[in-house]
Amino acid sequence: RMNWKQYHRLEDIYGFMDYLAKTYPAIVSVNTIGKSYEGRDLKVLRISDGKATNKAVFIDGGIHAREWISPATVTYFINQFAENFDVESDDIKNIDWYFLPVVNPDGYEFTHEGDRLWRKNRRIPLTGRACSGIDLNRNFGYRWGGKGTSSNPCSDIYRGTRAFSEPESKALSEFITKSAAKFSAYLTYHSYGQYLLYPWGYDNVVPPDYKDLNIVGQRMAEAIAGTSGYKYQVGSSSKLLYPAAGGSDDWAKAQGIKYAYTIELSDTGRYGFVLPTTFIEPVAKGSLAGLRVLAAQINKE
Ligand code: 0X9
Ligand code: ZN
Repeated sequence: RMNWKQYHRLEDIYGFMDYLAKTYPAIVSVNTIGKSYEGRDLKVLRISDGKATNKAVFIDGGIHAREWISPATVTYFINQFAENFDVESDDIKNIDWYFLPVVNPDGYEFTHEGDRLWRKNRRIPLTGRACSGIDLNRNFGYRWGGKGTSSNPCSDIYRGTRAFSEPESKALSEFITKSAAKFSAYLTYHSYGQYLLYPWGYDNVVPPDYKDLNIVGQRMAEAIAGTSGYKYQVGSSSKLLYPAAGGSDDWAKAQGIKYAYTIELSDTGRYGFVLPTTFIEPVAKGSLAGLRVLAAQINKE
């Protein structure tokens, strides 16, 4: 059923997650952490052997609807860890993994049925006339409303009427803050551009420990290039991309999660969001090599 030779509909992704929980109940569990605006489940899959000494890592994908390589990559990680847990490295086994592969299920389904290049969620305005959708990556509650955001509902970077106005961003943030786990890392997969971005995104400033994030990011980039040949640039997102406030990475960092990264997957623009399916396996394999570097680092701390 599941494979990484095509992009899958939400139903297939959720079916795959439920299948893994059923097949590997000792290590895999699936929880619905909330509902999207249109009422779809927001499903988190946890992989853990339950050791009390484990660290914790949160990984999400699909914040932006059209970035299909992101859920494909996150499900590839899930498959690798769940299917091969017993032979995985201690670096992997000593972490409680939490995956939310599709943060924006309404938008994701809309890109399959309506507009392939839709980015935002699918909230419909009360006033009927205005445009639909809030950019979930401008809706998080750290420095909400700042640079690189819009108050225009028709903009692709519309921030919404207040921080966490959207059920998707709210559910994600509440899951993290209410979790008993203390997360060492927050990774959010996007496309495209081949960038490993650390905070801050809201403005051209960096956190006190940015050197740690930079060095680990550089090592991740080396692993990705060594495995897949894809070259990633590493830096703060405001500097390398543009300032944009209300992002999930900044919010996670502000919660005290040390290794907060936005990873902009392939390519660098030839195909952009409409990345051919032949890229899925090499992109995901490279990303997994990068993730192993991060896992090793977290286990050292
Ligand atoms: O603009 C975004 O939300 C991200 N790029 S994308 O092309 N996938 O839309 C970058 C977000 C970087 N992080 C912050 N600005 N906080
Ligand atoms: Zn994105």
